[in-house]
Amino acid sequence: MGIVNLTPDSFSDGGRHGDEAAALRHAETLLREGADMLDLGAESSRPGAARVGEVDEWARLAPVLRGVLKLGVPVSVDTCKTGVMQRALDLGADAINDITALRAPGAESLLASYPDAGVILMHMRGEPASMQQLTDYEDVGAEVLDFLEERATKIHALGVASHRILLDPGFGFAKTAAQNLALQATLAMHSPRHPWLAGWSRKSTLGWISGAPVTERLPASLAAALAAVRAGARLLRVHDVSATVQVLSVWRAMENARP
Ligand code: HH2
Repeated sequence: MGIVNLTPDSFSDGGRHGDEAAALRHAETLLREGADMLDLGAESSRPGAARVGEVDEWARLAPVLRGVLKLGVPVSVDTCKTGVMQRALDLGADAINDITALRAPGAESLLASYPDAGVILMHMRGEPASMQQLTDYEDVGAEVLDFLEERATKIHALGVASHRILLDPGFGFAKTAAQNLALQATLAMHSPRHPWLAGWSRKSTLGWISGAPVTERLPASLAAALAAVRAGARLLRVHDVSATVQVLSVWRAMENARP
């Protein structure tokens, strides 16, 4: 999954694809590099990020979403606002990627009413502005897995078919670096009942481990991508598609080779 951020303030690429033409060019580049799908976001969720109103979020999203939907690949929209979800689905978005796991009023029933839409349910506590103060867990792996299974069960019961649901442990969202690592180790041992997505790309845990600043975390992101696949991740949300595809293809060829 290639990331297309339409924000001035994303943690690693804020303002880089600000205008519509630049964002479309970026989306096309990610597809040429081998992305299977695109994730469009117009509100940053980095720790401490300011909230964006629904009107402004949609104004950033709509023109680029219209263009990207013509590229013929699945497109998810990264939003936690029910109104933005509805407009995106009406325009033809294939999935909603929600860092709040459809907890906004009306979001669950909205998704149930679009029978073909996929949904990514992510674990987070609180809001991006305050989430890094909410990292007190007894057992982060068990708590996140329970949360995701509960959300998936509820949303399935409301009418979202099981095969439409993807889970995401939410690396970096209300978790310390050590908790992110423990969480992935738990997922490696206990796979959830739905496929899961890993979003490690350029995140601060990788800087904590390697000492690399955000602009120099490509090697760290690639190592994390491989570790996530090995732990069972089925989808990788990444900024650097070309390098990720290359690393995965070599790793897979070697993993599958037989004497
Ligand atoms: N991470 C970010 C944003 N959305 N969605 C899911 N499902 N999983 C993630 O790990 C995830 C996400 C943060 O990355 P980015 O979009 O590059 O930054 P920002 O939120 O600052 O725009």
